[in-house]
Amino acid sequence: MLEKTHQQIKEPELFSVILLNDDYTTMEFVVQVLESVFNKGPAEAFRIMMQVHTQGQGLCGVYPWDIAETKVATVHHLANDGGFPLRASIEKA
Ligand code: TYC
Repeated sequence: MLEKTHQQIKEPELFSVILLNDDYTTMEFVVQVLESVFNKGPAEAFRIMMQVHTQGQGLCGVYPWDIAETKVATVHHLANDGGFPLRASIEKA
């Protein structure tokens, strides 16, 4: 049996989850979402929320496809339940 000289290591493709601004979702709700879905501390959650608010969008995190998709779906479910139009999207990282 021939020995493999190089291990085949395949890095997973990564995807950015982007939060989008709107005029109706409260700042407090966005901070809560960033803390609960994206595991941010209060200061980082506030910073990202303000970046989205002032620049239109902001990076929440970088994940393999399945995790990115689940996080976006969770944001949309929480937003629907709260009666807010908050949206998130996925971009190739
Ligand atoms: N622009 C919203 C407001 O003024 C706050 C907000 C921030 C909404 C970030 C969405 O992803 C967002 N209430």
